[in-house]
Amino acid sequence: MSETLAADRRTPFLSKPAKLFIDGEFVDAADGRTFTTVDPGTAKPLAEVAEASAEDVNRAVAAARRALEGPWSRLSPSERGRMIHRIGDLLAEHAEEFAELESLDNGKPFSAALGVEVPLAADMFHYMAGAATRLRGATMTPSVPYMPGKEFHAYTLREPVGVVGQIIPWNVPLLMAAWKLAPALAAGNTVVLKPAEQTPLSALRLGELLQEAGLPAGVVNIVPGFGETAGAHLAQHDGIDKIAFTGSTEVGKAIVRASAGNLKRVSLELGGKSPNIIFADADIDAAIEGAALGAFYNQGEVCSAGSRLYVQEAQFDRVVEALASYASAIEVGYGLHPDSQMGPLVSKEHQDRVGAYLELGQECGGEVLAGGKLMEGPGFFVQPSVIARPNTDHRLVREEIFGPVVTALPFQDIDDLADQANDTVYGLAAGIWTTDISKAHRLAKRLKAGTVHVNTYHVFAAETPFGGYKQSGWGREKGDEVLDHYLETKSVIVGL
Ligand code: TXE
Repeated sequence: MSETLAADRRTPFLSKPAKLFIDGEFVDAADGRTFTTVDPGTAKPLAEVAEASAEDVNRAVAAARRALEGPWSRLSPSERGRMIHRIGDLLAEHAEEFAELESLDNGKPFSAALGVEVPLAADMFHYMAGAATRLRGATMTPSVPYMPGKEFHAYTLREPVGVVGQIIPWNVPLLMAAWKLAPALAAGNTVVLKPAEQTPLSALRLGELLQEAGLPAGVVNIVPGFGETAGAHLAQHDGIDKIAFTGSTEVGKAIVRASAGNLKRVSLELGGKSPNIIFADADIDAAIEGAALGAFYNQGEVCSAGSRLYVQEAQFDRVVEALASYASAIEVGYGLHPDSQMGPLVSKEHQDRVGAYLELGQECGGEVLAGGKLMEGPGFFVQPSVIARPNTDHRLVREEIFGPVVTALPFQDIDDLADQANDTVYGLAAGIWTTDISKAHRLAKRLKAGTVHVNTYHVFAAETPFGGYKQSGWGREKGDEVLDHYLETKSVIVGL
C-alpha cells in the first residue's frame, strides 16, 4: 500500500489555506478556528480548513438572502442556465484535479473518481442547465359553483423556494454537492452548502469554479464545519426556507425536528440496506459482476449499496463462491496508487464502526467466505467481506454497515423473496437479475424501493430520480422530480 503521486504533482489548491466561501469571497472563520482533515490512506493530516461556527452560518445565510433578492433574481432563466452549464464544463476541464482531491480527502481510488464521479457531477450541471428554461406552470379554467355566471382564467407560476441549506456527506463529496447545487440553482434559489467535515476540499475547489462561471456573489456559500455546530445551526435557522440533507437516518430525523421551528421544507436522502436479487435463470456471470459492483463500489460506502444479496437456492453456492473469490482478489490500496481497486474507509471512527460489525461475523450463524477483518494500517483499510447464510434477523442483515461487507442469503421462490427483500426499515434501491422479463417487471412493482435496477446496478444518471421509500428518506433527487423540492407553486386566478 505504498503512497504514490509525489507532493509536487499535487493540485496547487492543497498548498493554499482552505477557507469558507461566503458572499463570493474566501474568508477565515469569524473566530479564526480551523480543523484538520486526514488522508484516510495514510492517517496523516491532509489540510487545515476554516471551521464555520453559527456566526459564519449566519453571515452565509444573510449573503444568500441578499443574492436572492439582488442580481440573481434579475437574470433570465437562459442566462442562469448558461452559467450552470459553464460549471459543468469547468468541472470536466478540471476532472483530474477533482479526482485527485476526492481520492486524497475520501480515500477512494483516483480511477473511480475520474471515471465515474467527476463525469457524473459535470453531467448533473449540464442536465440541470436545461431545466432552468423549462420551469413551467399550467393554465386552468376554474369552475366556481358559488359564483354562477362568472368566468375565470387561472395559471400557476413556479417560483424559487428561497434560501436553501444543503448538508452533504463524505462518501461521494463532489457528486453530492452537484446533485444538490445544480437543481437548486436551476430553480433560481440561493444556497448555503455544508460539506461533511471529513471531506470539505472538493466543495471548496468547486466554489472557485462557481466564481469563474460568473455566479453572482452570495448565490452559493460554502461553510465547512461540524454537524453538531454548523450543520445543526443551518437546520434550525429561521432564515433558511428549505433544507436538503443526505446522510444517516438518525441525523435525518434530527434535521426534521430542527426544521420544525419555521416549518422549512425538508428533503432527505438517508441510509439503505438494499437487496440485490439473483434468480437461477439470470446470466450468472453478469450477475456476479453486478453483485460485486453493488457491494464493493466505493468501499461499500454507498447509500444504495447492494449489501443484502439474495440468490435463488439452485445457484447459491456458485454465486457466493465466485463473489468470495472476487472479493479476495480486489486490490485494496492507497487511492492514488494506479493499481488500487478499493481504497480505505473514510476515517478511523468509521473503520472502527465497520470493524465492530465484522466481529459479529463469527456469531451471526453464517460463514465468513471472504475477508472479515480490518487490514494493517497506517490507513483505514478493511478487507472486502462476504458472509453467507447469516441468521435473517441478525444485525449484519438488518443494519446499514456502509463498508465493503455483503451478506448472502438463499431464497426459494419469488413470493418468499419479495417478503425477505422488503423486510427492512429502508427502501432506497434494489437489483434484480433474471432473463425472464415478466418476472423482472412483476418483482420491480412489488419491491418497496426508490430505484430498482434490472440486470444492472449502480446506475446514477442525471435523468433518473433517486431517493427512498420508508426510512430511506423524503423526496427524490435528480431527474425532473428534484425540481419540485426547489420550487413553490403560486396559483394566479383572474376574474374575467
Ligand atoms: O453521517 P452523518 P456519519 C450513514 C452510514 C454511516 C452513518 C454515519 O451508515 O455509517 O451514516 O456516518 C452532518 N445537524 N451514512 O456519522 O452524521 C455532517 O456534518 C445537521 C449514509 O458521517 O449523517 C455531515 O455533513 N447536520 C449516507 C452529514 O450530516 C449534521 C452518507 C452526514 O453526516 C448533524 C453518510 C446535525 N445534528 C453516512 N450531525 C448516505 N445516505 O449516503 C451530522 N451532520
